[in-house]
Amino acid sequence: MIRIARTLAIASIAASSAFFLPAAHADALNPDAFVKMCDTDKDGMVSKAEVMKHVEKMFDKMDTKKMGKLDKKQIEEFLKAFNMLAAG
Ligand SMILES: [Ca+2]
Repeated sequence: MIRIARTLAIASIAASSAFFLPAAHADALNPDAFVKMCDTDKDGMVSKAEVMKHVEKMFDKMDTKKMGKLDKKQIEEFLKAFNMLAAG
């Protein structure tokens, strides 16, 4: 149950791409790097499951206290990591 709630929380964060990709940084996006990072089955495309798996991995890395939640400081690091990923 906790896992489902966590996945939903991640999904809602991921769906709000404005958090990750401010318009000012739109030019810096690197779809090739993103695909390379997330495309685990190497079909050249990124499935929802592949993105979620990657986001979950990033979340777990930031969740240093292993609480299944991120505090404001951890979220800041999470968003930075996601921006770096998207920018390649
Ligand atoms: Ca794929």
